[in-house]
Amino acid sequence: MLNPKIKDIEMREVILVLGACGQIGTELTQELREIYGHNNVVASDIREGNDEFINAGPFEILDATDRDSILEVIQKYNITQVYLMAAMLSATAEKLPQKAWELNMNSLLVILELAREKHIKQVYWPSSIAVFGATSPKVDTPQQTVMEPSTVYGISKVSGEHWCNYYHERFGVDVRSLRYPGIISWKTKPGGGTTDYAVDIYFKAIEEGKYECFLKEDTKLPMMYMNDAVKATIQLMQVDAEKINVRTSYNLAAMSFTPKEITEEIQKHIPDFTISYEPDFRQQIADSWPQIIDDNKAREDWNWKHKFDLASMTKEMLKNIQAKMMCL
Ligand code: AKB
Repeated sequence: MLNPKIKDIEMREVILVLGACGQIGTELTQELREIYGHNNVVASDIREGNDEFINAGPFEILDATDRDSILEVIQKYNITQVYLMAAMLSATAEKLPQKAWELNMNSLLVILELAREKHIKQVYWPSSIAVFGATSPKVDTPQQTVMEPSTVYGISKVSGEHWCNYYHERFGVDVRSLRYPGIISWKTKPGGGTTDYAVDIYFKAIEEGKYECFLKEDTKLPMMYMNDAVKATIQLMQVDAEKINVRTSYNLAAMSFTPKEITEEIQKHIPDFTISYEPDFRQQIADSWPQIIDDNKAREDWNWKHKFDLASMTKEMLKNIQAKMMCL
């Protein structure tokens, strides 16, 4: 998928991915294994994922908040980099606010401390557009602006960003982060997010020819195809430290669309596809988020460029889901 320039030093990285069986973790781990070698990327999750994925390289069962077990794995494999992908997303977090806070914050603090103690050299931690709230500008939301999130997920992400910046400023920890928009993929489905509709809609279009959407037809949100998200993540981790001027988290963008617009794009391929709207509690979350993100800082600092727009992503999604169904 990617063709990054890999420097000799990077070839020596040994990577631990926490939350490797999740939506982004799965594809990130696969790509890291292609780049760094299968035995140099240790996948871990709180439970086992599919066999094919687990057998493709080292796998460890790990709770992302369990410092001692994580340290044991770091020492066992001589880990140099940790990608902390375990998190509870916005919609589930609203149902379990305390648990969301514990998972999202404690896991980050464990890894930042391990980096401060020099057990690892580099950390990746994902933030989200959920750091923004109703008082942030909705269109062309800048890198730095008012951030008053209304969800516990957003509160954990904005706090986490400041912890990352603090550990970098105070202890020199090399921690890097991106504010992901909604990520759209076909290999592993997301779970518990507000932007999940934009994945489900493709599966339902193929399986049933209809979809009931939990957001209103005109709810515009920033989104990105998985290939671009994985590319951005690895690119950020590979770039020289002096190019990184943001140690909270970088705005990252590719496209923005509404449920109506994605429906129209799917209908170009499946003309009989229909959608109905039954907004639920996730509407309020979506209404508090930006519509279009300004990611110029990422583009200037480390040359970020997205590849996929709504039309090209839709073609890929439908093609890959259809092929996947044929194999089942
Ligand atoms: C969610 O919907 O919770 C996530 C996100 C935007 O961070 N996909």
